[in-house]
Amino acid sequence: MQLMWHLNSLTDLILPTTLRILKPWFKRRASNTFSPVSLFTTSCGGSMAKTKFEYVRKFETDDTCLRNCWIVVRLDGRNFHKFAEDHKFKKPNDDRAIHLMTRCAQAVMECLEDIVVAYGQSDEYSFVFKKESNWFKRRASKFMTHVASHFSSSYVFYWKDYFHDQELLYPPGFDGRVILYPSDQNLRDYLSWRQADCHVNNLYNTVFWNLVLKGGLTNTQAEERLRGTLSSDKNEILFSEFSINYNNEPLMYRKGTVLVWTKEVETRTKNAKGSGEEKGNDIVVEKSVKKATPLHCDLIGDKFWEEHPDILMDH
Ligand SMILES: Nc1nc2c(ncn2[C@@H]2O[C@H](COP(=O)(O)OP(=O)(O)OP(=O)(O)O)[C@@H](O)[C@H]2O)c(=O)[nH]1
Ligand SMILES: [Mg+2]
Repeated sequence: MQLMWHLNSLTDLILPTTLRILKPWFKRRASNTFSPVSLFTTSCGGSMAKTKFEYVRKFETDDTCLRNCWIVVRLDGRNFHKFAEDHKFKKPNDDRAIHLMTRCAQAVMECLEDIVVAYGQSDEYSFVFKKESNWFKRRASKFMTHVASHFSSSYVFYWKDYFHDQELLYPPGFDGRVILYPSDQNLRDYLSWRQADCHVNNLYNTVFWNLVLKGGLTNTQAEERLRGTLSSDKNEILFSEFSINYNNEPLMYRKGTVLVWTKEVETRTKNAKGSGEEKGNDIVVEKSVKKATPLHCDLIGDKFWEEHPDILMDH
């Protein structure tokens, strides 16, 4: 009994101290789901301690992205048809919504690693990671979830900067997917596909909402009027009935938004320390910073790629 009491007191003394020493180690091992309890309850022949639960990790699937491929993460707003309606987005294009999407994409590019270019339109954004990226050991789920969560939280965070008079009524969500493209041509074709989609939808929406808002048609009548029409027919309706030359519509609506890296020189004033003549005085310091800059231009032809050779270059 006496011996038991001594043993218990000894354990009471030693255990908290040991735990305190091991705390940083536990933190580092947190991703391996170790806990202090498991360490003291199970050991593996004196080597690395393991629990009997450890085997469940084997159920995780390997989602490493194939090497030498461009990694594209595309996000798309969930149920934005309703979200746009509920938040009174202007039709067919709401500048506030477009600029907010771009602000979120800039936040993603500037906070996460290895993105070389991004492209967005409507409620979607695509992020292209460099071929050689080894971010999170190229695990697709890490890419997708980090991009989606950072974008979604930014959408809420920056909402009030763009929608001054419109309250955010409920949290928006974005789905994400990862697509791998083995060649530069595949990647260019992917971005061309998204930009062609932007053009087709924007032309349709521009005519549709002109027919409804200015032409007095109901949604169903406008849909019927446009059924089976070609691009040329839609251009003609816009021109003859609403005096709109589609080619003069803002590039941001017709082409979407490309985000490219540019270098900018930032200047700031700081108080000089040290022992020189300037000590104690304010000095101007220049710093070169990388910015994700929005462009509204054609991605399908060669011009953009000739002007931005660094995007497809090995990094
Ligand atoms: N009025 C308006 N609506 C927009 C704007 N941008 C996006 N939207 C809406 O967002 C929708 C995006 O299309 P989808 O992604 O196919 O539709 P969704 O409702 O988000 O459906 P899921 O993506 O399948 O959840 C458009 O059809 C529009 O209704 C905008 O600037 N103005
Ligand atoms: Mg959507």
